[in-house]
Amino acid sequence: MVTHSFSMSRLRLSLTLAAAVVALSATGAQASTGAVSKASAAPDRTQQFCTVDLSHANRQDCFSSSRAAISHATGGTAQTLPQARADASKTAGGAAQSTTAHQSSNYLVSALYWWQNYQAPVLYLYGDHPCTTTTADVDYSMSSFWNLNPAHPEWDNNVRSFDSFNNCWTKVYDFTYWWGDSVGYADYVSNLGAMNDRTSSLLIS
Ligand SMILES: [Ca+2]
Ligand SMILES: [Ca+2]
Repeated sequence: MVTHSFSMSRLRLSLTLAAAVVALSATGAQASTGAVSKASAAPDRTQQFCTVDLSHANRQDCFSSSRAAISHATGGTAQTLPQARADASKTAGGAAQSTTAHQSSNYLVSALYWWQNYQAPVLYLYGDHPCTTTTADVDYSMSSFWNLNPAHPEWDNNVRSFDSFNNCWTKVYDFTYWWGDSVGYADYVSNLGAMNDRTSSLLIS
């Protein structure tokens, strides 16, 4: 059950996030050099580029490269994120602008990164439909990283940036089942700042 308010102005939220990113940038080299260490070890070399099928029991597959993972998550329609991003993308101002005819039943909807500035390891989340433009609904949800198949508890409290695709925006929560502090909905966040290494569940809309 999701009882959180979805009525917050997306424009206001975007401006708030932009201000937060500026503030983080102004704090200097610590974030940009990735000097801050993690409490837990990163996924090993075979788990750097993984996909999660949100429409089929959160099935997880891992690949040897980002290109192979993105190809899987997009049903072969893209091998890079710029190619994936060419699909419909919404803005704070309104409806999606569809620029390509999607030929697949797989839609990349969100990417979660272990490090700030979209640095791997990465989890590419995909499903069987693009998102509706409104964020008053929930297009996809992940209640915890233990609910991935197989489970990936190492990702709990280890996301530092995210990106969204196919008319989706992402909202991350501190606690499992969408409780506690949150960031989003947002199209992308290069550095979650105070929410770094805290994401335990998320919504996509
Ligand atoms: Ca957490
Ligand atoms: Ca939606």
